[in-house]
Amino acid sequence: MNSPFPAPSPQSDVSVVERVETLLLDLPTIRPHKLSVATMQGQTLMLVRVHCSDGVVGIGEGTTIGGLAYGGESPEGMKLAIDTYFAPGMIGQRASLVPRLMDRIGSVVKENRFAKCAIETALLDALGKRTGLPLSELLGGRRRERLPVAWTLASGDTAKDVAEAEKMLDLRRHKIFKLKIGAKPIKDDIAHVAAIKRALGDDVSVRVDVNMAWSETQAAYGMAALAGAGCELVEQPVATAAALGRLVRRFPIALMADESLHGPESAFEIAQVHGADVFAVKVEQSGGLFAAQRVAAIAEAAGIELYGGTMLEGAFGTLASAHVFSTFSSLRWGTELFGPLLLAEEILVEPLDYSDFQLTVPDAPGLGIELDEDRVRFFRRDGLHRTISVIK
Ligand code: MUC
Ligand code: MG
Repeated sequence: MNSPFPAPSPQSDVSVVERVETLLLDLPTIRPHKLSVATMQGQTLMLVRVHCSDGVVGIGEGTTIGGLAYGGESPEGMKLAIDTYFAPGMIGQRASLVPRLMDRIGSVVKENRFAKCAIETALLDALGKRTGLPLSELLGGRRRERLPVAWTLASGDTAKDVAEAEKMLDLRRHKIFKLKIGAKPIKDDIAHVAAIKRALGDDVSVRVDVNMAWSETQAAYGMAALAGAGCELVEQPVATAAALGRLVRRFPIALMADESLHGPESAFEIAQVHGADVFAVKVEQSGGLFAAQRVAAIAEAAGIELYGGTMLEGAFGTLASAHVFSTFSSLRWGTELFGPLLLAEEILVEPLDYSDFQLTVPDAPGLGIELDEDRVRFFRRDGLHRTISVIK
């Protein structure tokens, strides 16, 4: 196949991309995670390693929720897109010129925001390792060392959710709880939220994510009832940005955009009509780390508050997000960077530091973490874990 990329410019420079390697890791979750769009029994991480000519290897992650149930990309699709379309144009290019390399990819890959985010993460991780700087410094510098982290209650059962929240409070891991609703009749959902809020009390923040499951009339009823139950925020109750815009500021509860945000352009469109009170900024949905910073800048300029969202990524995607969120000038609603805690298996040499209701942003070079290669060999799709489950 003829390469669609422009011919590479002559290089005398130090480090170039030598090889791009992708792999899929299948990890179990600690319990089924029930959203209106899918019930997750496990999570698949697409990891990409960018091998550079100076010996540095940067790692990035692309992860989705429930395969293709949440959006247009899947881990398997990202792997295929990177292997087939991204990698050929990256080989031989200067590894440290990250925006330039991303522009080069963008000239031949139109969409694929999640896969682009994984590649940009890997390039920035490599650049950080090469220069000795943590990723947050490559993004302009962190404003905070630790980030508040919400936990999502999504077992599908009220009593189990209350017990889980109480355990998190006792462990001092989380005191902000997001409840996944929208799969059940609306009155059952409201009763579920009200019961949890009553059980947990005033010191705890309770929020909900409907993942677009309600019609506009259901949302109007639901938002009034949720506000009455003491719920502070409702995330993406309806599918369209237009409907979000018609619901905002009508009820005494904050309205957050999530699925309607697809990067800076959509952020600008929503901000122009003040179509949300809060943006759930996600690095993958934004199309990368720099793009997520632009989404935040647009929100700030429009007086829209910020929340650090997740696609339930593992450690690499979570820390890419954490480094970005650490640079925001304000983070009024905290973050939900709990993805690695939903996984039953560790893939790092040293686990992330979750303590005192917060996640620490590492200050070692790059993302600041190290992959455990034995765990990778075991959990990769073609690895030992699969062999064992086939034998069983
Ligand atoms: C979403 O829609 O926000 C975040 C937490 C969780 O449980 O699911 C994600 C996705
Ligand atoms: Mg959401």
